[in-house]
Amino acid sequence: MTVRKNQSQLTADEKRRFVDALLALKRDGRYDSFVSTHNDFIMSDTDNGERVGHRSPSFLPWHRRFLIQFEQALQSVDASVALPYWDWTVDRTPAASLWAPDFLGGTGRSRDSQVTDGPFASAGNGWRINVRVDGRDFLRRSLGAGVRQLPTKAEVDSVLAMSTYDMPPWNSASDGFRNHLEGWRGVNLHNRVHVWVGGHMATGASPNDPVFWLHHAYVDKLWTQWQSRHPGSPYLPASGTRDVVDLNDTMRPWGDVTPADMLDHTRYYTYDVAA
Ligand SMILES: [Cu+2]
Repeated sequence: MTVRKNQSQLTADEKRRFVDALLALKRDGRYDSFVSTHNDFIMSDTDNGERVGHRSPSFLPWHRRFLIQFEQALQSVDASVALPYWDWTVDRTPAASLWAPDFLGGTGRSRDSQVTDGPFASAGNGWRINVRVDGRDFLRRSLGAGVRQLPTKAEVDSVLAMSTYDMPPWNSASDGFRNHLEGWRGVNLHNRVHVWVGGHMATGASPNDPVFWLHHAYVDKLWTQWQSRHPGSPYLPASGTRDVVDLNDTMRPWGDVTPADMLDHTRYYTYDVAA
């Protein structure tokens, strides 16, 4: 049974196993294929064209499927590993243990944002950036530089209170829970965290930074909390749209999974704290 824990509660052994599994996927090339997939969808998802991974209702089920597939890859290396989540309303400074050298390493140096400590520093080239946004092959971060503050608990609660999942025009202009969580409108939760971390996290190649998985695990957990707060609120749209993934439409790139298939996460994993 896969139980996703708050990263601040991981033991030293759990951190080491998670990091070792990431490094193993990096070595065998599987890690970079996830980075490529994400980048391809960022490039092709548009407000007025076909949109699957972002700017659309399927943002949440698409990333849920993406994380499940990645978690299963980690578990093929070490069956004890689960994705941790990062509650950025609590661990909200660069001093948090998340950024220590025994876990993800810290912010980048001022000259070029290069991460220089921890397992994902360029030293030794164990974490060479292959899916690049420019010529640089080292991981970059600038914690707190692009935007000063991470979202607060009160801001999260204001978004969890929204009772409609999504609404026309089903893109980055929509009102409703999904778009406020994704961050194109209102207090801006998910997008703001990408910008706060900065460096690769602020680009389409964001999964180059392993914190991507911890951030999206928390976004996924917020979806589960919203579902339990609003049991009568369905995934929308139900049917009949163009360029948008309806409840029973299959999602690229998989072709065998629909938003309806992703509504109950407990078939795949649970969270250590339900709400
Ligand atoms: Cu994201």
